[in-house]
Amino acid sequence: MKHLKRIGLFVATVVLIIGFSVSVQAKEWRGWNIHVAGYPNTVAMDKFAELLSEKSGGKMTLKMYHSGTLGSQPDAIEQVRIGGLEIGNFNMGPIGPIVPEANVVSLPFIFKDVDHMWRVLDGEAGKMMEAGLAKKGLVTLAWYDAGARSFYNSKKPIEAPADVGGMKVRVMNNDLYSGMISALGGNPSPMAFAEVYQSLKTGVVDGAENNWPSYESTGHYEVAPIYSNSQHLIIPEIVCINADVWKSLSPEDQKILKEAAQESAILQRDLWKKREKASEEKVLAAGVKLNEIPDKSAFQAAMKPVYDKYLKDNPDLKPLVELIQATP
Ligand code: BDP
Repeated sequence: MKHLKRIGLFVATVVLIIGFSVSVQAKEWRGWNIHVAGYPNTVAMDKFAELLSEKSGGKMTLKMYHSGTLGSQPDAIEQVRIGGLEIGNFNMGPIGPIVPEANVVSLPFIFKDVDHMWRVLDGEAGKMMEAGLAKKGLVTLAWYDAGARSFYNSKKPIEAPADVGGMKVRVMNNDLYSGMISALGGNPSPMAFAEVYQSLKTGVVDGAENNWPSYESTGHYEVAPIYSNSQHLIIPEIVCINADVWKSLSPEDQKILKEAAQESAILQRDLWKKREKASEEKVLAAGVKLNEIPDKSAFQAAMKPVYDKYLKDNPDLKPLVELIQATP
């Protein structure tokens, strides 16, 4: 009887182990993306999924959930960190509060332009950010372009910092952005992306800020038709995977995964450039008033309290800020 019991236990254990490894092997990963069909990130993430299963012979598969159907961005970031979801394409804005090193990209005007941002990400500063992300459970697979963000509203062109005074402006969830609006004399209103259209329409907020493609794809231009080209934030976007899932993979599989993500990034950056132009043209044709701000120095100077606060909270990150500023 004892003997039989032991065999039973052995069989049960084997079944469990086989069952477990099968479920680990054949598990389809779930990927989060906030954007709608046709948006550069959506097309590129689908390409990533396609390349992944192709290159791994179906061993690694990813099912993408677009349009934020799996929840808000801050929630999804948390889910990928704890393993409720495996993969995500995130803006660095809502990741910043969790990863101080990576929050450096959310300092207004830290980058001279998008090319400068790429040089920084490709260098030592990029490595420091990726190390910070990994410590918090997010392994970087690739970087996507999100252009530059500018202010838009339904009231008036923003020509000088004082024009933001008294305006209620929606920002992403990150204290640096709230500090940025306060430093300009406005009232920051952190809010989920999905709520912004209605809030602009009903006057809960006067304005918001984003790049051309998101301004267009969300229809924000219909309800906030004055766009002032401040380009105050240039924030990259990450494609990342849960750190435990990453560690469970063989070096070969890690290589395949990274390659697939990097190839999708090449596509995304190309689509991005085209969409930026197309979106700008579309909204201007629809009647949006574009206000250029050739001299941004007053806006830059107004950001001093934002930098001071970041460095006061993270004194050890001063060299990182200086490294970025010194990167040609
Ligand atoms: C877009 C980003 C998206 C953000 C959104 C926002 O791609 O990840 O959620 O801005 O403003 O540009 O919330």
